[in-house]
Amino acid sequence: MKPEVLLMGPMYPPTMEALEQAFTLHKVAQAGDRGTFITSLADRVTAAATTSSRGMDLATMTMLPKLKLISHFGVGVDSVDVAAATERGIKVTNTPDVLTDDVADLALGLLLATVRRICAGDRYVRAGKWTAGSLPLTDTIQGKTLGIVGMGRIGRAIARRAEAFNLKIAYQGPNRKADVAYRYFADPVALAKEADFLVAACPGGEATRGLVSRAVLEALGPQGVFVNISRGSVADEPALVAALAEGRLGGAGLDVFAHEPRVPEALFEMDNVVLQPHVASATHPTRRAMGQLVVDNLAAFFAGKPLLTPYN
Ligand code: 8YV
Repeated sequence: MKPEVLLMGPMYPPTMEALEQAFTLHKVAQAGDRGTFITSLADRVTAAATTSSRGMDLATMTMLPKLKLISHFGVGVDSVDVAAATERGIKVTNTPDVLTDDVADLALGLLLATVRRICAGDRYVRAGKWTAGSLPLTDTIQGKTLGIVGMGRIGRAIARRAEAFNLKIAYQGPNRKADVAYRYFADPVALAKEADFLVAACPGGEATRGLVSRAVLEALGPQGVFVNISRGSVADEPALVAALAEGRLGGAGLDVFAHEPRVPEALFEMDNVVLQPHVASATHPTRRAMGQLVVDNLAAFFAGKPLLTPYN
């Protein structure tokens, strides 16, 4: 008999296959009534697998009194009520490290694409407009200062890449990092004043909600560019859209939004904005590695072995 796992929502297809092979999956997505389905598994299910869009809230944990593990596909666990899980003795695992490089790559891609208007240039050529004249010149990233909000694994990987692009680096976070030589600012507004470009690379959740505030965007200024590969909740989205619309912010490269998959339509017409549908980790090798961690954490749990990537 294979161990039973509650699957909160669909995952990357190869991960689904690996999960199907190792476990008996109970798929919430295929259930008629979600509540009735989950409650019917209450005396059997000890482990669940979930994604950032499905998460795991307290109400669902309450329906599953035997739950002991939540294996989360993704490094950011802001959609899982980790405090409630910890209180109930439920372990949460995530997928760190394996996605760091792809996410950092997209951050630099968004910065370059926004500052150098790569997508606008592409649209210009495709529309046959080049024959009528050249595009206006753009700003450069050379010699500018990149402010990084969150100097964790991903922030550090962005900083390494930024150094290769001749950017100066400063950062903000809850604590100065003893092993990081870049300039530290405790205050995000102070960082934004110093920076030409700002990238959010911190975790989502209540601790960082609205951290990139109207005041931060104001400090970044009309030539400044904001890049977000963390969570939409980290920025004050209405303030961001207003700053861009009114020319108080120079541009934005955004992979994440407050209410995905909904994106403020005001952004669609802006050539100084580059938009992506939350794809920073969405490469086959990385998604495979993330899925493997989801499977391996579940397998370790059922084998009574230490979890590979415990979060709490
Ligand atoms: C995924 C992510 O899109 O890891 C994260 O925190 O945001 C992404 O890698 C998402 O988690 C998939 O559930």
